[in-house]
Amino acid sequence: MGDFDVVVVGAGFAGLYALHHLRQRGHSIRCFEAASGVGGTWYWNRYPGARVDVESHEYSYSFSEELQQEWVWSEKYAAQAELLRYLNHVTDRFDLRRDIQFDTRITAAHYDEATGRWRLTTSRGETVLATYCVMATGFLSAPNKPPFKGLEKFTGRQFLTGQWPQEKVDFTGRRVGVIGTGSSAIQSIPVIAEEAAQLTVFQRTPAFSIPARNGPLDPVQDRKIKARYRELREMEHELAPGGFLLTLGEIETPTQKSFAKSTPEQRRAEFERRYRSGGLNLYLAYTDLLVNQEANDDLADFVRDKIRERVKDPVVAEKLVPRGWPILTKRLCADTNYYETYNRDNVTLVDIKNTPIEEFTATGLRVGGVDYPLDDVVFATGFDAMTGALDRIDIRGRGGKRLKEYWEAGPRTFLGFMTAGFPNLFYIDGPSSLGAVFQPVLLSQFQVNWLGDCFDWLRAEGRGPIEPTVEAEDAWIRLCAEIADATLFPQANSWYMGANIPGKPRVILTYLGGFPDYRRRFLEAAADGYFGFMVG
Ligand code: NA7
Repeated sequence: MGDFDVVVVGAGFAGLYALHHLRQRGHSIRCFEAASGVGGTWYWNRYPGARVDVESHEYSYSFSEELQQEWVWSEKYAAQAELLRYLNHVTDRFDLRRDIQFDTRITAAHYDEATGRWRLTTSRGETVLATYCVMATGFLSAPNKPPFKGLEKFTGRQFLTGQWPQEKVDFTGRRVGVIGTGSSAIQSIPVIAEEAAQLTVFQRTPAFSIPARNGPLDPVQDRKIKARYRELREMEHELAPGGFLLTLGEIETPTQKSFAKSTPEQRRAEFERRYRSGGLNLYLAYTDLLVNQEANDDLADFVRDKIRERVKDPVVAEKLVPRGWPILTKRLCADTNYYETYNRDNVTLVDIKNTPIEEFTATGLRVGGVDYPLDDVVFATGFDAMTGALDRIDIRGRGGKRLKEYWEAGPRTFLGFMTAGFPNLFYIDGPSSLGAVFQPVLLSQFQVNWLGDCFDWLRAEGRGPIEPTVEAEDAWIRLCAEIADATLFPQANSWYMGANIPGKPRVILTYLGGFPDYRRRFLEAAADGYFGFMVG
């Protein structure tokens, strides 16, 4: 039986750094990974066109100056294969592989009050003991495949974007259907359309998407950014609401300007400039886009017009224009030729908002009495976000308390990091943290560094275990809800709100108070004798 100070679950961006950092601090540690390789999200999401939507200079580790200086990204937004190469490089460079057990899923984690240890069970039937359990299980890692009627009859091939096969899938000459029009669909549709004989897209809710303006990374540009890398990272932490700030290739101080205090001409110019920059840059245009309905409407109208400009057939264009929910309250998408793809002869858009998919048949699917013959179906139907991966593990704390039951009305955490009654169990990029709205690589580094300090303190003081108080947890949940209620987020049926999964409680699943505030709360808690926590 394995026996460790720390078990890390998951070998994606967060888990790899947790393994590296906590091992360096002298803990015996083992990382368990369900996949056959490292990468997490970037291991599983191999669908055509998969790439990051935050510029790679920013969406990468900052814990090692040498690493960030030596790694050269080939494109502004790295594709999945390059991200996987990067993560394998990091794994080897820091000699992490020897402490990772692959092809092993943690199926259960039970806390033993008598010994104060966690007893974990693996999919191979092993039992492992650990003092600390670090869940780096990802917030978009439990794919959602809706139970469509008759799916078992369908004889064609089925693919799930979040669990894409390892080998290249060839769509040449085939009639392909894509269900969903979120970020994964928007990235894969243009690529699949180039190969398939016929592509039919089944859309329930159109998303807002902006051209990514991806391209090869200019070496001059690369050198320019790297010369100021430390400064860039500091600004990402201190000033950038989403943890990213590059604009038109420049390190630009995030704006403090509000929409309310600008003129219509200034707004138009600012939106145009950021649209030219591409991708998620529009989030940075004004500070009040997510709290001021008028500001939000204005930006939404601007993007709607851009969508209309990109689609030739006005009827199709109107189907693609999002309505009825505020822009940015579902994650903005960054695309390469997404809307232009609907100008192709081999691509058809089917609106399933009011006429949902009736059922699958042996040879395709039926909508509103019309049969769509298909050879392949791609489910780009998203994830049971934030809580899904943890829910799929049988986690039991003090007195056999089950995490899934305790979270029935929504996740209960303090700082999105720990739960009362589950001592020494930590979530990295977890529910009610900023994982979904702040750059998760940076967030995970911050949380893991904090954890390293916390473990050192516990060791030095001969104390432990640590867990939050119920009062601190209650206050955190209230705060998350209060902040969300002051924004436009609750208006959208998004995965931020748990609204994409039928039956899931509709509560905000992320902290919207911003990273500087989040970090301050963490640091103050530690400085104040772990205020909000109970330490044995
Ligand atoms: P998303 O953004 O959750 O998109 C899922 C899509 O699938 C979305 O268009 C959904 O429509 C659609 N969907 C889900 N269930 C159904 C059913 N039952 N019928 C029809 N259509 C359905 O997931 P992604 O993987 O694209 O992106 C996730 C994140 O990864 C993204 O935000 C980025 O941060 C990266 P709906 O909107 O629910 O009507």
